Amino acid sequence: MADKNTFDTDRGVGGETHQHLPEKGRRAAEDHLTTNQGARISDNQNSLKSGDRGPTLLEDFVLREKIFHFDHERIPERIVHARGSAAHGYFELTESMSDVTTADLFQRVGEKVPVFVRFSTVAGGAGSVDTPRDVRGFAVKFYTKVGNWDLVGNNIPVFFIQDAIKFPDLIHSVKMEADRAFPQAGSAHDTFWDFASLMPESTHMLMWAMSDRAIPRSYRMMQGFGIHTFQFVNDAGKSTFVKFHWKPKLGVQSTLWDEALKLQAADNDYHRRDLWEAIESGNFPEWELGVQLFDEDFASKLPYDVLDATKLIPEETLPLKIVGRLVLDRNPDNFFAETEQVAYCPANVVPGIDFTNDPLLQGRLFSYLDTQKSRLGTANFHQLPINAPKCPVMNFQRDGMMQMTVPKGRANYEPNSLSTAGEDGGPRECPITGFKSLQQATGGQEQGDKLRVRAELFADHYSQARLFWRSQTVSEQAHIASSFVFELSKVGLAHVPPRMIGNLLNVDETLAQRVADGLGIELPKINPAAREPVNLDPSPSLSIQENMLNTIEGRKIGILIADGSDAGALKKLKDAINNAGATAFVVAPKVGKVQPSNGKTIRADGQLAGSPSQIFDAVAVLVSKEAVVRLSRDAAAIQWLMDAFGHLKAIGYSEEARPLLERAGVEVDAGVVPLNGSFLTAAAKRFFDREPTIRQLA
Ligand code: HDE
Repeated sequence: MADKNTFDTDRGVGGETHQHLPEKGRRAAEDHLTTNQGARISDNQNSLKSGDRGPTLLEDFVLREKIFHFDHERIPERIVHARGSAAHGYFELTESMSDVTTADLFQRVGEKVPVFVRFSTVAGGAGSVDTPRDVRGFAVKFYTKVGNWDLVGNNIPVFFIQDAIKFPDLIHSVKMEADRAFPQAGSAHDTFWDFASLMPESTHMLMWAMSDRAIPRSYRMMQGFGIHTFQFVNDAGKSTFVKFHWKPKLGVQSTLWDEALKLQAADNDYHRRDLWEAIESGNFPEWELGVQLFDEDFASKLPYDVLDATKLIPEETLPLKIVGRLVLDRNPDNFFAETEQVAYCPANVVPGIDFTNDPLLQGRLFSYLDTQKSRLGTANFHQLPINAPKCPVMNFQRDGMMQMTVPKGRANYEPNSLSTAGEDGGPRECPITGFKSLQQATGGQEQGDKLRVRAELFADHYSQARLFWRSQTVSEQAHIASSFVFELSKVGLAHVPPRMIGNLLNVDETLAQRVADGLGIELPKINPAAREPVNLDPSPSLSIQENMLNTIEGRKIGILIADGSDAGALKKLKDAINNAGATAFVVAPKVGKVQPSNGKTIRADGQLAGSPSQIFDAVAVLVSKEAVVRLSRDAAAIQWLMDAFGHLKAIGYSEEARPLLERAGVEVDAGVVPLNGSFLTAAAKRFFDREPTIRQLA
């Protein structure tokens, strides 16, 4: 039965220890607070002292153990992708791929495989903000019946470098500078652009990084890419090249740069919160898995090398085949145990999936396992619940720090003949179902001499950068040119921007000219290209704006109200928003108390100054004449509208609100509509046509 020092949580800080609690005041065994050794704790409020004002005693093992554990709660953060958010879910196969791969998860239509997906920024530390200009990680762990497969990708289909040997240089250059430890989470600084301008192979990726792809609206509204070419292997041992794509059900949506900057002040956790809230509210984020399948023959005819991670194959050249869907339906129970301790590794594949000789991929196959040991401290990190496969794991590996299983028997080596002696000899290899690496050379590579070289087509650094540029809308091109200007304007080394622009001249002369003009410097001479770029056909699928979905599903709409707002109109608007699958968020000057026209007091979702319009996809102003007078003298209200307008959002307004709009400089255009009109149709869009009237872009 419970011991005499039963703990009573209702006692509060500084209470006395109850020596003789009545039976009913005692707790069930599992409710007891204990030390890590299982000893019940009588007092979690006071350390053990010699007298009530005396020194704390060293023998207080409860205090020491608690502080000791706390002191070691942090583990080294990831060297890249340190800031991330994750969720559980499933992958469901919608089209069998048994003709091209034996991978178990791609066999049976309708079958679901559990997954854990982690999204991340790359450059910033674990505590940095969610919305810098940066690439986003998109890492998926599939817990298949035959082992874990990790598809560790990004939201951009190409990468900065071609060879793994350059990765430490790239990352050192982009992270905070070595001596001053700033800037945090941003590429707009000397060392990054010094390096990038010396690496022509990074130009294609830079075009993406300077585009709106690098400032996503939400993790739910990003594409994902495996980037490298992988191989599928079928029953007959035949290989098919494959590139993996994730397509968000809600479409791709980005923010504007000014909006992203302001979001850093409005909500550091903008993406983390968005993912969490969507899942909590049952709006489960969803993606389709698309594959591009091709063979050696197809690859050999392309004007670029499929082993080069700075190149993509446009969907117009090779359409995607949609084969499954990914749904995230459960938030983690514990951030540290799951999101922080999850260990992805591109080398985690299952039979039916194989690598190629992409030299970037090959380096990654080493790096991830290696980094996990340093981050998680032991070679047994695969035993952590979030990393453990959901199928049997049997081998003769033993011991190591933090061994969490208790292997039985004498057999810890193989071959052994212990079974013959009546003992359990343990598992054996299986040449039929076990993983076999493809034997034949792939991607045209042949066994050769040991060389530190790159294949010939890798030297084409600009054709696809030009392809990307030419596939963008006028507005997207202006964003790219302006991003180059913004980033390079932060570079203090005077020789770096001209060198970068000298590279851009190989992409497009007008782009280079616009960047030079934006910086107010002379157009430099072109840097000779290692290989003359060629004109590839534009690929409209690479544009965000060309492919935007006309929907408010999954979006958040802010409604500004104040005392006297029309209660009926508010209800109607909220219902319409919710019915369309979006979220209505009511903002008011005082969060706890608003009195709409019906006199009933309601609570708003957010206070005006703490809920700037950056956090919404579209806004509505539903305020009375009297409230407009007060709000016209409130900078938060004026800024709210000014920013919504500046960020090209739809603004719905009640007739009474017009003077407030005028005060904020909001001019009526296709996106500024009366609330009783077509506000929800407008709310599905961003009004890029408005931009040239309000912002000087490069
Ligand atoms: Fe990574 N990368 N990477 N990377 N990467 C890591 O592994 C590395 C690359 C990517 O949510 C690290 O566990 C090298 C490309 C994601 O936990 C590390 C190279 C792509 C994540 C590492 C690359 C990625 C990482 C740091 C060049 C897109 C976060 C912590 C050869 C296809 C996974 C860790 C998560 C994380 C190394 C290039 C995606 C150090 C050496 C290309 C999404 O091992």
